[in-house]
Amino acid sequence: MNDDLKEQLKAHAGLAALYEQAVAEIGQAATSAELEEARVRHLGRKSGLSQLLRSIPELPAEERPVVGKYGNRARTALEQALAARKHELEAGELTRRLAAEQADITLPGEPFPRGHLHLITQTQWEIEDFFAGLGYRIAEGPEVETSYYNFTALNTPEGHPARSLHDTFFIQDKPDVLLRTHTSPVQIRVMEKEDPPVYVIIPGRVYRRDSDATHTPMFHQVEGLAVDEHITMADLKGTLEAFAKHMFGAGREIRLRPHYFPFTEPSVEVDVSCMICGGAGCRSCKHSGWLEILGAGMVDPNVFGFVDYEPDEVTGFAFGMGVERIAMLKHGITDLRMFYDNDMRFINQF
Ligand code: 2U9
Repeated sequence: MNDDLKEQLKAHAGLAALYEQAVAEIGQAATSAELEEARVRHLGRKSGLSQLLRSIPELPAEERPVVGKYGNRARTALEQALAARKHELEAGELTRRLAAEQADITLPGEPFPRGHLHLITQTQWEIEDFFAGLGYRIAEGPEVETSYYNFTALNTPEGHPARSLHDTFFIQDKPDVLLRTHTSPVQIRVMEKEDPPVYVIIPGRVYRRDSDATHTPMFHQVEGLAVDEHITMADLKGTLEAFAKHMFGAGREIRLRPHYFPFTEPSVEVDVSCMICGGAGCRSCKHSGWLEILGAGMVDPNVFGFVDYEPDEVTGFAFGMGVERIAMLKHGITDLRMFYDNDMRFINQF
């Protein structure tokens, strides 16, 4: 502490005593609260020091200059002592608090819930992976399309029933703009830009004005297109058979049934032998032994006309499937709406 001041204060016994007492109590204060009490006691308005300083005019003449001079120095020294002690106490309190709050890094952590891909995405990726392995590349395109790409270039002229208001979401007041009803417009865009050979897979959302247990207004498709010299129906059949075995098991067979699509000729629907009963017949396959998995066909030469491909030089096959349908068959899911309810008890099973 300020030894010079201590010496000087001997000039006034009362002042010296007040100072010594204050210094002692400031030093002994063990908490910020005790220190505040010491401040009020020794430097507050009612403290001995304040009273002594206020009483200077009434003191004997010889005491006045001594008390005036040293009293104020004592006050300043006490204020400094208080600030220093305050700093010390706060540092100590912080150290103790940090020690008390220290994390035990050896304790086991809280388990962090880990998410995963939705079954639709898993299924879409699995389909993509199979075809990527055969050398197909993935292409994507806009969900808002023109009627040219969605219908006309796919050999579906105006007036065709597939264009009906009943099936298609048109953008308000724009008869030529719509939500794509299939991903096929992307194949047209790919062929406009690139010369054959073309081997592409197109995954994506599509939209139809349907809503019940087996139809939702939005669903996912994966379509494929192979255009090259000498592509035949046998290539289509071999490719889809390998796909069916990959998705549903090595023991599966496929069968092709004649069908009609505007953009393929001939067109087929493809069934896989039932994975529940192995083809013997059960409730799932309505006792037929077969389940429909996709549609396909040889690209109609008219479609090549729209993209300036030469139908005498190249042929092609195309196929399309609903991802929800593939996932339902593979996992025995009976209600399509399960995919969109976001019930974690369903989602977390996959
Ligand atoms: C071009 C030429 C031909 C795409 C094809 C299908 C057959 C088909 C449906 C299956 C169930 C859609 O999800 S679904 O409702 N699709 O059956 N799609 S052939 O044919 C094309 C595509 C593009 C240029």
